[in-house]
Amino acid sequence: MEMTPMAPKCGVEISGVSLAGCSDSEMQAIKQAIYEHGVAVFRDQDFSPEDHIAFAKRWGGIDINAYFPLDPAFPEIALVKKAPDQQTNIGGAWHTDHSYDQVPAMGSILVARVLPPSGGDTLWAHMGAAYDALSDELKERIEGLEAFHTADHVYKEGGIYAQTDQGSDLRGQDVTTGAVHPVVIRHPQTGRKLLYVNTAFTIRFVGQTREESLPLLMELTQAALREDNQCRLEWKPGTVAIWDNRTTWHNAMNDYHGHAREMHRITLTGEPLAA
Ligand SMILES: O=C(O)CCC(=O)C(=O)O
Ligand SMILES: [Fe+2]
Repeated sequence: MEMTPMAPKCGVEISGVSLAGCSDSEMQAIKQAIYEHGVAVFRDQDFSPEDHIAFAKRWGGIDINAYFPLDPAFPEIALVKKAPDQQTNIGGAWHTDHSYDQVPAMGSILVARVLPPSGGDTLWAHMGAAYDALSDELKERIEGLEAFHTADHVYKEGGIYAQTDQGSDLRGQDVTTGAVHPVVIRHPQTGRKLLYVNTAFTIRFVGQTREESLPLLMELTQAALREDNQCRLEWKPGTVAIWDNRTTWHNAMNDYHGHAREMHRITLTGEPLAA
């Protein structure tokens, strides 16, 4: 197994391993690499839906996403898709999956099934690198702060997605979510300090209104999205990406209008987060 960084501070490409048939020690090394680098990319994988589910179960538990359509044959698999006539994609803004859950998903395993002729890249940003690069003054201001996360304004009836052409495919429009997490968490496995707010689901700091929270949220967002915290993946047939939702944010480029893109996602169960 060989590991090559995708960018100086985020992402690693892992070659020389078949995800469907990896050994326990390879699995352990893959997990550790993802905890550290935030996302790992595997090329030329022969990875059926059955392999996808078996690998996720080997890693730990599977969380079923409440909103995206599920594969009718494999309900553990969420379909992240955009049809040629749709304008809106899923995940087309910086976010981390499931931070609106009190026990947020550890990560996701995304498999390319249908790709546009070009475009549709995915970007990740490393929140450990983001935290490290904050000024001492900013680090002090967020020390001990907690934030409230919810998906209600995004996925609920009348929310952002319901108003788009993805709305008719959306499940769970009656689901209510809300969770409180520290603004700076320790990675449960590596212990590294990570900035844990995101633009999609973090709506305010605890003890503050949305209006009071916005200036600091925007300052943190700007700091988090420094170019040098990021990496970019150009998908190819057979590409699989596995990311850590605590360590990273991600953003799916929506630059392939008129073409289909379909990805299979399994969401991995996580654990409660602490400062
Ligand atoms: O389609 C992608 O590249 C990622 C979409 C996304 O945000 C997700 O699957 O969580
Ligand atoms: Fe996502």
